[in-house]
Amino acid sequence: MKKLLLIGGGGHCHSVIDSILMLNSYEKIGIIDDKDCSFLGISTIGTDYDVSRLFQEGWTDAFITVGSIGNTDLRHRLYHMIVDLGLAIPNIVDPTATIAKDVKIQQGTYVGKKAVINAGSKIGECAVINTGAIIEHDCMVGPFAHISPGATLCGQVHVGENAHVGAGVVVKQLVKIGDHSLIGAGSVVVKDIPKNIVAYGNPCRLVEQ
Ligand code: JB2
Repeated sequence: MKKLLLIGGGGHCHSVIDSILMLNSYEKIGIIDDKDCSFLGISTIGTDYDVSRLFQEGWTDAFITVGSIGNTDLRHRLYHMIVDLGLAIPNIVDPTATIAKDVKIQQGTYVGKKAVINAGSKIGECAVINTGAIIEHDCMVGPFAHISPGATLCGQVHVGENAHVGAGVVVKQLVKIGDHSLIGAGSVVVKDIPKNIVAYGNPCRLVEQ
C-alpha cells in the first residue's frame, strides 16, 4: 500500500486529513512541517529537508496541504519540490463530494466535503475546491486556483490560474475571472474580472490593481 506525505500541517491540512482518513487508501500518512503539527493521530515526521530521504525510504506519494488566500507562491514552490523529487501526486477527493463522470481533474487537487463539480468541467493541477463549493457544468478552473467554501460558479465560468474566489462568492454564468485575481468573500460577480486585481462587492467591483 502507498505512503503519503502531507506538506504543511496547518488548518488546510486538517481538512485534507479528515478526507484522507475516510478514504482509507494509505498504509501510512505523515506531516512535513517545521513545527509539530500532529493531528488526529497523524504525526509530524520531518521538514522539507527530509522529503528527499523519506522518498528514498519508501514514501511514495506527496500532497500539498498548505492553503492559499490570494498568494499561491508557497504552494507553487512546494509543489515543484515534490514534482522534481519524483513523488506521485494524487488528487484527494472527500467521499462526500459529488463529481460528474466526465469531469477532468489534474493532479494535486483537493476537493472538500460536499463540493459539487458538474458535467463538462475541468479543474487544473494543485487547485482547491473547498467545502461546499459548487462548480456548475462546463466550468474551467485553472491551476492553483482556490474556490473557497460555499462559493458557486454557475455554468461555463472560467477561473484563471492562481485566482482566489472567496467564501460564498457567486459567479454568474459565462463570466471569466482573470489569472491571479482575488474576489472577496460574499461578492456577486456579474461581469468579467481582469487578471491581477482584487475585487469585491455586489455587484463585484475592482478595489485594487
Ligand atoms: O515552506 C514550508 C512552510 N511554510 C509554512 N514548508 C512546509 N512543509 N510547511 C510550511 N508552512 C506551514 O504551513 C506552517 O508551519 C503551518 O503549519 C502551515 C500553514 O498553516 P495555516 O493554518 O496558517 O494556513 P493553511 O495554509 O493551512 O490554511 C489557510 O488556507 C486554507 C485554504 C487558512 O487560512 C485556512 O483557513 C484556509 N481554509
